Amino acid sequence: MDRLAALIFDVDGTLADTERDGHRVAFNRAFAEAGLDWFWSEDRYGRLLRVTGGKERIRLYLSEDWPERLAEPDIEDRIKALHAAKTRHYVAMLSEGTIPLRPGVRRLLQEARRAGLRLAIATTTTPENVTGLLRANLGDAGPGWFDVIAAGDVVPAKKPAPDIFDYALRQLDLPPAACLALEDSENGVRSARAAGLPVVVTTNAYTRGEDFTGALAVLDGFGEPGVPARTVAGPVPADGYVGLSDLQAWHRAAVDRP
Ligand code: XBP
Ligand code: MG
Repeated sequence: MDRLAALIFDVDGTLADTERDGHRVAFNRAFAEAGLDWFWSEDRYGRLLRVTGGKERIRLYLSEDWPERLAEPDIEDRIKALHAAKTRHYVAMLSEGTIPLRPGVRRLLQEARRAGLRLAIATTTTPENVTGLLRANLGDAGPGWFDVIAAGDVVPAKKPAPDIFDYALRQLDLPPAACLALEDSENGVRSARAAGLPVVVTTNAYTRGEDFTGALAVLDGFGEPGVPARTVAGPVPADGYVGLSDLQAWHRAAVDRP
């Protein structure tokens, strides 16, 4: 039996609700700055979230609304430039402290550190977005809490492909059964499961209702003392909110299963 040795966290939607009021706003600022009359509403952005990765999302939008632009010879350079501007806006928003961690995240990270578990990140987003979020919320030492920050274009195929979790596991030098992934989306669950990882889901407004087949547990958040987490599927946390002891018990049950 593999003991739980590491937690591997997704970022967007799991560590923080970054999409609607963070990434979406930063994309719209980059579009306006470039003189484009593109605007992603909350609903439209929710539909565009079916692909992971910001450059991939711009390409999806073009394929839907401006397919002829995808044939322009400089389109890849323009997408890259737009995306770099979007990252600049997003990082500026983070440094203004506008995006907090979701309830229970800091507590779980601290519990895991105290218990000697290793922490890692496996995300589709750009590396500086991750370090910016961690610094803004945990202080300058925040990124150092994680042994591995696997992010963005370090692998060619983004979630739902398993590549980013495979990469994080290689860096951790641990087998998947010794780790637990924490995710918020169907693409994330598919990616973690394809890498052989057990996975717990914490949903949010954009991902609620997605198909989380294969997850050990699906909750509407981690919760906090006095702020219960609601179980959507799977086990209920012992004290009403998700603690490290719940994650350890759920992981044990999953890896012990024949
Ligand atoms: C996150 C994403 C990212 C962010 C934007 O998915 O899909 O694309 O929305 O990040 P996950 P970039 O939570 O599954 O990792 O613009 O930096 O790509
Ligand atoms: Mg996510």
